[in-house]
Amino acid sequence: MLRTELSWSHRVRGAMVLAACGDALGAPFEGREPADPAEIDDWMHRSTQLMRFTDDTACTLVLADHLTRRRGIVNEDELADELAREWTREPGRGYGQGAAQLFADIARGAAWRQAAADMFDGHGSLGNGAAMRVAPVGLLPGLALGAVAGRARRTAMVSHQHPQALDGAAAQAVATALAALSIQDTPLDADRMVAAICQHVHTAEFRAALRKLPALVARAASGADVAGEVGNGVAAVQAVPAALAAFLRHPDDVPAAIGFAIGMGGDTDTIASMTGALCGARRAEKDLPVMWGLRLEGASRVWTAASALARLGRPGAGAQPPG
Ligand code: F2R
Ligand code: MG
Ligand code: MG
Repeated sequence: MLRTELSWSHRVRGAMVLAACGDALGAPFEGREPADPAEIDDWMHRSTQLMRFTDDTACTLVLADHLTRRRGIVNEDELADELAREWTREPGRGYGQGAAQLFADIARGAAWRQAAADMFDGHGSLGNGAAMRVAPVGLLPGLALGAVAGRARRTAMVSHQHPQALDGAAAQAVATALAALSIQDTPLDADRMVAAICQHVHTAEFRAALRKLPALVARAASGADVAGEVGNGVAAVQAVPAALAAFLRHPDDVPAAIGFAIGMGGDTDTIASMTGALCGARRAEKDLPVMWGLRLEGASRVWTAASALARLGRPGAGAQPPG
């Protein structure tokens, strides 16, 4: 039986908007040593400045629009063109170097499959760029978790063909789907959630990183502990487990989870964005702090894309809530 006591559309909008807020809140701290907690707290809770989003949100909006127009079906050729067009429109959103080069090549007519395979001396990108944009896949209605993971991998392939990056997209999409099916204020079982996600990753490295999380959550590890154990860098195998740790540490307190993510340092916009997607999927739009909604650049664009995605429908019988 599905246990979605909150309206599904509120969860979809919560996930999309809080992903954008996490990106924009984390962006000023990206690539820095962990910032002074007071500085993070001021920026999150007392500032009235505009919160500018980055490539994370730009790419998430592209994928949300793609899935909405195609009723949840992925067309890799079109998705690659749409991502490349978005990069051409606004190349200054802080894209990764490899991603920027790839999208420039695709915009000039290169075939995405070969261009993405050739990246980084033929290894493909292991960056978190496919995971950071994948939340809309986890918010599609009526998919079993295996289908969520498979669809996430298809969206990732157009830019991130390294096995760890594909795992990152699959893991983050499945985590988003599980968060959206969870019952808020009821304890989340970190062991069960991580075990469910592990069923959909293929590499030993990714599985090993995920398996560190239940113990970290059980001992209420600090951000520094989590960053020390799983990393906080741009690699998907670091950033996705770090985001999941932030969510599992504070599954029912959105500002605390996003503050935890930013406090880890490193790839803060991306880790906080993925944390925001998970928190929003569980807590829904009602937990969005009012000031974040007012400060977020392009807020109406994000709400519009999220609302359209939500109109695809409610989850069907294939989906299973986490324990
Ligand atoms: N790029 C950034 N931040 C840099 C600073 C931005 C600055 N604030 C500004 O405004 O200019 N952030 C964004 O990039 C990350 C997502 O990256 P994505 O899309 O995965 O890109 P890419 O280039 O494929 O990978 C990122 C880096 O990872 C390393 N790398 C990837 N694959 C590798 C491989 N097979 N071997 C070795 N290294 C590999 C490279 O250093 C890539 O440049 C997000 O943080 C997003 O916010
Ligand atoms: Mg970014
Ligand atoms: Mg980043």
